[in-house]
Amino acid sequence: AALSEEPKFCLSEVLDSFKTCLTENKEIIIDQYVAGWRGLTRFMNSLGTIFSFISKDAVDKIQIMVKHRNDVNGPRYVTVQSMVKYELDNGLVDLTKRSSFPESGCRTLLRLHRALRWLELFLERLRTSAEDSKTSVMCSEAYNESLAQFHPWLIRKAAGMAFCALPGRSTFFEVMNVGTPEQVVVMLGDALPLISEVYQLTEDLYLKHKLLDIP
Ligand code: 1PW
Repeated sequence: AALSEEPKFCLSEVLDSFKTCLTENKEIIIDQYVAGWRGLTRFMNSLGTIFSFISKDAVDKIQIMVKHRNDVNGPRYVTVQSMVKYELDNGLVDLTKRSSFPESGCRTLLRLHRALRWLELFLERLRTSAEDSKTSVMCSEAYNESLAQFHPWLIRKAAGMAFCALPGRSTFFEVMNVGTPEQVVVMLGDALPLISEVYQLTEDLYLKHKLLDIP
């Protein structure tokens, strides 16, 4: 029964979370960022069981971030900026090898951040794709250009197999539930600059604090 009560999935709402996660002074609100990811994993799950494997790790990462937010120190985790400051000031991040803090917010968000680059590249390909383009090819090209470099062989293999199971471009656009293909393209054109900005702000912040290689 609960299943039918789930609101119908709509990708533009998901991308709105990423749009609204930016504050006026360019801070990134973790609740919104995580909400964006939650929606994306729901979308991936709706693509079939093979994709549940891919979304599983993102779901785990989301849960870790939610746990931080619900913790007594939750207020320190309102924005990515405040989280980085809090965790670094208090020595809560394993910077060179995994030991005491395998679930630090900085480490966990870095994994989602790397995956966000994949999403950005993939959506940009979708946006500019021709009617006869293959989603599986666009998806694996985006993956190889971004997230793949952080994954061992076995995961790259499994991801590649999942991509092959992606539906064709027109079905994929339908599952997004945004409207006509033309409307999807407009929606993507709207959302992508903001996703890209969120990505770049995080990247710059992590670079500044030398956090891009957290093991
Ligand atoms: C069709 C929509 C496309 C958006 C996809 C973004 C999903 C990214 C999830 C990829 C996960 C692959 C399997 C998990 C790998 C983990 O080892 C890895 N996690 C991520 C998010 O890259 C690294 O996390 P870990 O093992 O260092 O805790």
